[in-house]
Amino acid sequence: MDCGGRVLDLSQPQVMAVLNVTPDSFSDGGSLTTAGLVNQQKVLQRVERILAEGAAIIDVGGESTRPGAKAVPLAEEMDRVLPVVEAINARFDAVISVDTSSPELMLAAARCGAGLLNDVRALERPGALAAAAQTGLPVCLMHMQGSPAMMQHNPNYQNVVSEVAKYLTARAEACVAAGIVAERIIIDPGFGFGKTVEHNLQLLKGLSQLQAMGFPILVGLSRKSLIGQVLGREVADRLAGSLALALMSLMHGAAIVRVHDVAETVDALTLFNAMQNA
Ligand code: 9MG
Repeated sequence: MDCGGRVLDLSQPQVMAVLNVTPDSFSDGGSLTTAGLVNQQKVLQRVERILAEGAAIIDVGGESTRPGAKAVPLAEEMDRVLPVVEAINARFDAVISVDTSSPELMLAAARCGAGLLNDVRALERPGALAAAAQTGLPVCLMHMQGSPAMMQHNPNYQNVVSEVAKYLTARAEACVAAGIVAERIIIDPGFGFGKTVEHNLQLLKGLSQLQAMGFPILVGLSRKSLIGQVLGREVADRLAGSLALALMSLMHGAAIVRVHDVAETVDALTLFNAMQNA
């Protein structure tokens, strides 16, 4: 997949590393901000490490999308994300993904060297479809029921797998109608976004049904509350659960796993690939 001039090899599963540049991201393995501002030195050290560990994509996010998270003003999101994208692009040969729903940031990030647009709102914000199409970059369309502030209040589905598939199909069609080529679309069922534990488990079990849509599947399960609720573990103790879920998702057709613990996940992927090639 062409990601703004850098190639993402999807002939085998790949790791997307989480790089949150938000002041409230302590649970992601150490804040990358100092006194509320992004610390570029810490960011570049982290990027150097996760690339050496084998990440194929760095997902830069300036807005927290955790349940209950408050919206961040656009100017603040842009101030956090753009210098980071620019600095990574100047120093490393990596596919840089930008985790945003803001059309203005999509356009500006593309100019700074971003190679992929990761939108948890599946380009539903006014202007987002047109902006993404204008960049020519691949897009990741994620399913979410509700909004981050309210999504865990009362998630409700008759059949979570078919409803997520129906939504993602409609969003992919909207992308193609807006001028985004189908080969540049990635889909994501949105684990934890407006879903109960049971919904998440049903989605994971039925993940392979989404393969019928013909798009690469990205999943984000790393450290999520599903692990906490099934195993009774705090965020800091969710590595084993994250690796188990990453492997289950690969076995059900995931092409990209979005994770915090890159080195450990790359080991798991390498074993998965070895089995596939045996
Ligand atoms: C930003 N973000 C947080 N969780 C995510 C997930 O599961 N998928 C994608 N695409 N982005 C996510």
